[in-house]
Amino acid sequence: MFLPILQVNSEDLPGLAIVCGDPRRAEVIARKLDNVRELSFAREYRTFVGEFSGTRLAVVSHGVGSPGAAVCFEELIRGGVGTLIRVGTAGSYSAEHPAGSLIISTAAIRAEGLTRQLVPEGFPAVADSAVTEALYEAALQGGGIVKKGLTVTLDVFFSGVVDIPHKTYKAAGALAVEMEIAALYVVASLRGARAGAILALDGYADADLAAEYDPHSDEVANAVEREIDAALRAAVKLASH
Ligand code: R1X
Repeated sequence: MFLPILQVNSEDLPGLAIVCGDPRRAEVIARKLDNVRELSFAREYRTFVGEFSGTRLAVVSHGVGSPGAAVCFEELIRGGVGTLIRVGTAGSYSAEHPAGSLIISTAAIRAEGLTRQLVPEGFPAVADSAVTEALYEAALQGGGIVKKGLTVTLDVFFSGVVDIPHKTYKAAGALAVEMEIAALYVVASLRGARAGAILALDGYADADLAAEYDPHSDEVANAVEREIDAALRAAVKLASH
């Protein structure tokens, strides 16, 4: 089957994919694979396949925001991918896990518009437990601050005149905020795939903590490196389960 938006043949896809927003980050991850091959680079969707420790996997970029990312997740699942791991970045809600820490998202608060057009109110955006545990275990091995818990998925990055209830989300236990996980978890649940996500924190989303946003610091680069390595180790474990 030809996947028209990713512009990839499903026959070329393995059963597991690591997905990330940035096409350049997809290339960074792909460089860690053996026998790597770039299948396509269409719009924001860049697809590589290769092997890590003998496990075949794809690395695919999904761009910024839930609607575009959902297109990528849908086509991958239609193409036979049964396990999806998002490797991303997020803004922190707490000084207990500052920039440079890692978060494993167990579920996402659906504060975006896309999933409302897919499923009814009350439908959970929840990770697969095996993917979550594999990511958590692999992330702990890599050191640094690692937490798992709720994350928020928003559509907005630069705020307008509407108040986003960050304090409420934080009071309700959310650890961090990003822009694609709700789409990933809802699409995966709907289509019978399993999904999880690991996030490198690149600053604060809480206005009381926020300093100048600098996602290009060494501590963030180090956390991104650790999350990529953790996702690859988790992928190997999940491929045999
Ligand atoms: O998920 C968020 C979005 O893809 C995190 O980083 C991007 C915005 O910079």
